[in-house]
Amino acid sequence: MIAPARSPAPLVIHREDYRPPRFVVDAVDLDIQLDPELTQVRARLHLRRQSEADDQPLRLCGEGLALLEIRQDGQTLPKDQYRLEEGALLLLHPPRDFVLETLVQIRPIANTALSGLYFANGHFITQCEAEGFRRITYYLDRPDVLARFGVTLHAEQGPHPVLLANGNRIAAGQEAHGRHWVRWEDPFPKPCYLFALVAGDLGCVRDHFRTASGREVALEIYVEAHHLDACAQAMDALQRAMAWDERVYGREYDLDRYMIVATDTFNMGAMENKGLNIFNSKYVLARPETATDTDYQGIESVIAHEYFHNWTGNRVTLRDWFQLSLKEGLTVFRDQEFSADENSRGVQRIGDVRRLRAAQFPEDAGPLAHPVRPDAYIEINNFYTATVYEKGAEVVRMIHTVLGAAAFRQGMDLYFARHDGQAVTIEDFLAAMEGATGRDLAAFRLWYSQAGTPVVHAAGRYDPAQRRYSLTLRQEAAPTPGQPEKRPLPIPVRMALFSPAGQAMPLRGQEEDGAGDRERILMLDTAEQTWIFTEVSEPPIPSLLRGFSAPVRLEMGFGDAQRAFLASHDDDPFNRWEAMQGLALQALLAAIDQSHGAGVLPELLHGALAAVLSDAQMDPAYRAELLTLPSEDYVGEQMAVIDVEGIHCAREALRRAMGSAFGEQWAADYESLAFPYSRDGVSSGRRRLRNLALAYLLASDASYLDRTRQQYRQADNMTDHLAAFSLLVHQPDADVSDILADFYQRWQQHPLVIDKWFAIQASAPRPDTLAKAQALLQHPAFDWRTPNRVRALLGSLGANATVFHAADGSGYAFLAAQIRHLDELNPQIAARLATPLSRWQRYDAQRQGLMRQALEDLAGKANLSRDLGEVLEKSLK
Ligand code: 0A1
Ligand code: ZN
Repeated sequence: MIAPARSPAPLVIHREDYRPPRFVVDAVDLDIQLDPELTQVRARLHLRRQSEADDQPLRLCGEGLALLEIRQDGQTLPKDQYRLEEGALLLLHPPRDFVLETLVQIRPIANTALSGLYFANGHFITQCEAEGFRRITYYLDRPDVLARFGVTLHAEQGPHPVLLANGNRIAAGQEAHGRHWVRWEDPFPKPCYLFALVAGDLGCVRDHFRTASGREVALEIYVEAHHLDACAQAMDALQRAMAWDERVYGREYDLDRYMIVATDTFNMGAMENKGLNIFNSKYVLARPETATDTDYQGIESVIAHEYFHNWTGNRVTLRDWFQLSLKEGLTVFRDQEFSADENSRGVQRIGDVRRLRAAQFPEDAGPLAHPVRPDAYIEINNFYTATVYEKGAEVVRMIHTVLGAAAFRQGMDLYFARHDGQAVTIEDFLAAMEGATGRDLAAFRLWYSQAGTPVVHAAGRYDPAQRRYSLTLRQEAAPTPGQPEKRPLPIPVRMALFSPAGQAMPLRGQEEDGAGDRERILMLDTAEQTWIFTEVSEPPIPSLLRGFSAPVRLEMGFGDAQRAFLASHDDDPFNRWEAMQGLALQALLAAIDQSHGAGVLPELLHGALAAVLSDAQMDPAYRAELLTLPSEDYVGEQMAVIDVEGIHCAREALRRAMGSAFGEQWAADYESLAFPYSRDGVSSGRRRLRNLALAYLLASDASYLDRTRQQYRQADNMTDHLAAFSLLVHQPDADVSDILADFYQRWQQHPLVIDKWFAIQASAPRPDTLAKAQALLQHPAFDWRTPNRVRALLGSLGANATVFHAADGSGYAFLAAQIRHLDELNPQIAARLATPLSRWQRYDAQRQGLMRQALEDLAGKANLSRDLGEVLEKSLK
């Protein structure tokens, strides 16, 4: 008997092992005969040796390809001149300069991993980042090999009238058997991860943009014909993003055509392929009846994000995948700033920080923690993380903060001037920032290499005799995997001091850079530092880390009195919100600690809430932020051992208490904020506040069920309809089967809405949710091959604390069983779904055991993917 095949020990890729490519590709010519069952890809690569001649073979990546032909400079290559290996084609004696021609066959319809070329819902789609191109043809699949691409697509015309690829459309024609072809050429050399093609029956929404230098750019959004009326927000956001990048960074678009394609079948949010972005339809399609205000916002930011990649990612690209944050952190920073400029800066910042704390802080504190620039990986797809994206953006933001906007812009100008057309590193970015400004960012490099979230402890002392205030800041950080010792990081702390009467005081006695004499940026770059402020006439209340000026946890040693003071007086919108959150958090933690619900509102929290509720002048969206309690997850993050049940009970009790304490105000808000639907920011803020009011009313008074049902029935937009739907479905003990059936009936033709139907059921904090989820797996609308649907059901369940962490381990076992199945189809998504299990150390001993058991069971699976294998291995270490 033959021993069962063991998968070889997974290959760890190290950043230090980087070597420049021995060969480059000057030009690629692809000729692709598209067919769902058997697609043939003919590739002609002009290869040129870069290094000294050696007798090493040339290794071209290739996965799942059937090689039909291979020629070198026109001659069939003899068998002894090449070798096929797992994942590669080796040319044993490559000449210095030659044309390699291969013909391979692939099966797009069988591609359920959605990496490379796949066929879904009647369309051919590609996804090449990070390493999908090797599933299309043999190639030097690495981002530092930049080549000029030309591609001819052939397909059956009936089902696939639209054939798209990067760059310019050069020619087209008919051919035999009802087929046709289109030729595309991209004048900009690019790495293969930016290659894309799309073929299908798609309609197109067209518009245009005139660049600052007067060029006309055709803007085209391709969607299925029945969605042509749902592209307005995407088109508008694209035009605004193009204008913004010209205004803020002096960057123009460079091709004559910018295409966006929406697909229902996509692993991520969207992809910045040169001139041909491919989007998850969630980030393109919106109509008031089917999309919420949050959906509209998401579209604006993702459209902008992909557009901004044209300069930060495409024109200047990555030397290797360890540099991922060079494009992602920088581009997230750019899209956040765009959204802040287009909407409310304060509300945007609160949302950005909320996301960072929800996703990145836990990641940075767990077994999957890694630096913004990782040192090693097994599967690069596992590194499209909150750390690389969101923390990476925070690091860029700190650099922006310390340099100032004008100097930052000079640094960016130099970065583009130096590196246009190159594949570079984070080091090159920092060097450009330094070169343009003369500033030394040496210390900042540590933010890229050191993982973990620093904790900053602040202590202030006022000396009335000397009229001095001294502020001591101390930083520390817990070990992370592979990094037992932490060094002090440079932490910019934006701060102000408030007088007891609530005025920002002039700051004297410090040489620090400042944004004005009432606000300073203190640079904490040692383990501990003290700053002395002079001529301080009264004991001040400090406002620290304004605007969340660094991605750290701040421990102020404050009491609720100071929090309440800042909640009413701080003029920094972020810190005012933070003070309110702090008050609510303390109330919750105290209630959990005494294991009773937060049935009473602490007086100071009551006062702060009352003040916000009665401030009719305040922007409704900001007001809604101030009145929203910290999430259960955020509360859990503050505890040594996460008490799932305690947190849920305390938070529900506090919601009830807030509902009844301010019943009249909520009811007044609910009535007065009812306006006919309009899409602008003020209106969406009103909807948000109004729906929050309804949630509080319902929490404290069951008679609001009828009102909620009425809103569900009568809403003229999805935001209000869905808010009511969600409140009803999340009622702990109401029978809502009629509502569930009605919603499904109404929206079954709209996959993005049906995703919400799945997600809201799977996030209900109800005892029957797990059984429900089990049943939903069998629902005809559930589809293992559609990532949005899988995330809606299984991602939501993994994020549903009370259900997922049920004390008997049923949530863990359920999720693990589904991951096991999914790993056979789509390893990227399977690996992501496993991350809630990785956080086992944060729970009590019994849950720890059950979570580890689920991880170990999964680890024993045969044919474990590299993606899931890496997550499991790190989680169990
Ligand atoms: N670069 C894209 C995100 C993306 C990453 C990986 C993908 O497949 C593994 C797909 C898309 C962005 O930042 O928008
Ligand atoms: Zn990106």
